[in-house]
Formats: sequence, C-alpha cells, structure tokens
Amino acid sequence: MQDLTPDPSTLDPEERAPREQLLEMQLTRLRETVAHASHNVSFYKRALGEAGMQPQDIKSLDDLRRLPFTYKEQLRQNYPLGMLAVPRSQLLRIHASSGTTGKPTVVAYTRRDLDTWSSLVARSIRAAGGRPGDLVHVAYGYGLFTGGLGAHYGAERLGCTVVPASGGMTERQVTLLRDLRADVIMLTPSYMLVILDEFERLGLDPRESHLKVGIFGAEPWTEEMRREIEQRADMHAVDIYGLSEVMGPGVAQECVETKDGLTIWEDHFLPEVVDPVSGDPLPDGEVGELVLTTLTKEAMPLLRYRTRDLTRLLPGTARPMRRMERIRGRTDDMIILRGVNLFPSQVEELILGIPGLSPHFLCVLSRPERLDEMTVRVEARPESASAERRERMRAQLSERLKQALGVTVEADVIEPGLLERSLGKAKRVLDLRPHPPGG
Ligand code: DLL
Repeated sequence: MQDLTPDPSTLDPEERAPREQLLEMQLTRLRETVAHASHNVSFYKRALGEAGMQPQDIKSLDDLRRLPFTYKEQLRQNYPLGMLAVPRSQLLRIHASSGTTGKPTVVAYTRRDLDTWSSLVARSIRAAGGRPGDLVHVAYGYGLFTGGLGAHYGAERLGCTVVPASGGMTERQVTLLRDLRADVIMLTPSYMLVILDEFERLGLDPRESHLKVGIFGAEPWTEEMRREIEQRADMHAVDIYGLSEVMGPGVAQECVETKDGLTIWEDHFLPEVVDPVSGDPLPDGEVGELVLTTLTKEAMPLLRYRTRDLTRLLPGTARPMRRMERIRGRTDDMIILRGVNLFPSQVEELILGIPGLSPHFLCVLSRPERLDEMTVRVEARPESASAERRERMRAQLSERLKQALGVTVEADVIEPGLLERSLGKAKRVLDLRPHPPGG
C-alpha cells in the first residue's frame, strides 16, 4: 500500500496549531456559542436560566461542565425548526437524521455552516490520504442523510473529481470504479463488503482496482473489518465519524499515517466523555458517552449534546488535537442478554477471527420461554460453505462467543448470500422478543 502521509505544509493552520493556541480559540468560541444560543434559541435561554448560567459566566473551559446537557429527545420536542438560532430565510440547506422510529430530527445549515462543513470534510479526506486531483467515488446515500452530500461538497472543496454514485445498483458501482479509475471511495463499511463481493461475483479482483483508500463511517466497525477490507482490496481503510445533529460526516477523522483512532476537529467541536448513567464527566482515557459542543455553528448551535456513542478520549498523535477511539457502539444498540452487556461489534470481531466465516451477520434476539436468547446468524464464505465445514465453524464460533462474552449464545452458520445486504447502515440486530426492553 502507498504511503499517503500528507505533506505538513498542505494542512490547515488549525490542524497544526499548538495546544495552548487551540485552547484559547476554544474558549473564545465557546463564549460566542453560549451567547448566540442563549440570545437566539428560547430552549437554551430557558435551560441556561434554570442552570443559573449567563454567557459571561464562562471564564474557562472547565465551566463547560456547568452547562446543561442537550438530549436527542429535546431536539424531537422542538421539531421541526424550534432550535434555530437564525431566521429560517437564512438557511441554505436542511437535512434530517436517520431516526428509524417516530419523527426524524431536522437539522439546518446557514451559508457559513455549509462552508465550515465542506472545509472539514476536505480536511478529513486529506487526512485520510486523498489529494486534490483524485477521483472520489461517493457511495454514501444522497438525500436527507448527511453522508452523500457531506462527502460530496468536501471532496469538491479539496479539489477532487467527484462521482456522486449514491448507494445501490452495485454492479454499476463496480463498473464506474473500474472505468473511471477511482482513487478514493467513501461509503459505509458494510456496503463496501457488498461491493467487494460483487467484484468477485463478476470474476474481478478488487486488488487490481485503482483505489488507494476507503473512508468508512456512519456505523460501527472493527479492526478485524479493517484488515479484511485492506487485504481484499489492497488499499488503506480509515474511519470517519459524524452525526447529523452536530453537522454530518467530518466531526472526526482517522489519519492514514497512524490509523490509531479518530482526530476530533477540536477547533469546531469541544468533546467530553461522561458516565452514560450519572452524566458525570470522566477523565481522558476512560470509556463513556461522547458529548459534543459545537463551537462555530450558526443555524443550530448545540451545547453538550449527548451523542449516545461510546468511546474514550486519547491524546493527539498525528495532529496536536485529541483523538477518540473508534466507536464501540451506541448506548441504545447495547444488547443486554441475561444480564450481560454486549455490542454487535464484539460479535464482528469474533466472527472475523474464524477464517471461513464472512463478515455478513445478524444477532437475532428471542424469548422462547422466560429467558432471552441470542443466535448469531452468519454466512460462510463461498469456499467454506459445505455442510460439514459449516457445522465445524458453528461449534467453534459458539465456543468463542461463550468464552468472550461469558454467556451462552447460539451460532448458526448459513450458506452465502442468505442475509439481506444493506446499501447504507447495516442492521445487525433483529429483536423478536415480545416486549423488548424500553419498547
Ligand atoms: O451517519 C453521518 C456520517 C455519514 C458519518 C457518513 C460518517 C460517514 P447520522 O445518520 O445522524 O449521521 O448517524 C449518526 O452514526 O451517532 C454513530 O452512532 C454512528 N456513526 C457515525 N459514524 C460512525 C463511525 C451519520 N465512524 C450516528 N463509527 C452516530 C461508528 C458511527 N459509528
């Protein structure tokens, strides 16, 4: 694989700024954001009043923890545009979050917000190893989802040639990738697997494509999955993070030269990690829920937004800004099986440790009697699909699941191609229990 480390002279000045300078900039921007939110969003005026806080009370970055949290539920209560800090006529774009239940969460952008977003995605693509002049194939969905358009404008901003493929029509994706000789591909890791399978189905070797790097996000994935994609496609695989409420993709990006977690673009977002239950701030290095405060957003500033994503903060390496470890899962995706907490990403790790198993899997939860049960349904790879081989892998996987998770989990190794493929975010859990907790 090529060395794609960017030339330091091409980085944004903020990306290289010493920490003291960054902290000063964060404090100034935090004060401006709190003032902007409290003057222009009645929700924040009230919330800050109840917390006994005035914008001028922000004297240091430590005062952040005196601000109230913002929860997704509150954004829903203010549907559609109750959190706006500018008149509607100043909006240039509206997106909506991928909420699968109930009303979506609507998010909005001014001209300056779109400009910031494009420049942060451009920065992210460069950190991933993309360069001006590269051909970028965007297979994140276009539309209300922030993935497609977010990646698109960022790639254009960097000076790349963009192919707005969106998701779906997988055979055509392969044709375009080969014929246009894409250098960079941006899509969910689970859809990348579908595209790799399609190369193979067509008798083509993905290692012979021109791709040098894939920028994967919008759903949890693992180191094992990175290895799988890098080996099958002979390209770098790096992680991009974001969420619609806060902006979209480009809140944090993994640097290709280190591949050690995601650098948070701290000049625009102030991160904290808190205990998901008590809300108490945790020191850097401890795992908890990521909380983000926007520092430059005009249309919808957010104070201490509870992302529900679990990670930990780490010191900077490739850049002075702090990193976060790859997201393990969301508090609301956590499976509680007979008292044991687990995430689909742990299951993915174990599956990919067994050579004949494919990364296509689903955790099926049921309650045949009084106790909850989980079956991990996973496809065998085509070359390992004989009944005998599948039975051996089934026994091996259920043994490893039991050892790693400390609870008995059934495994079911099925023939290739039986599970539904996703064109965007993969569904990893099928809950067939009569009354799922919280449901
Ligand atoms: O998924 C934005 C995005 C698009 C990010 C393309 C990266 C690439 P939402 O649909 O609002 O926005 O979903 C946000 O997706 O809170 C995480 O739970 C999850 N997520 C996003 N990126 C990652 C990642 C977009 N790299 C929610 N790893 C977030 C794990 C991720 N989970």
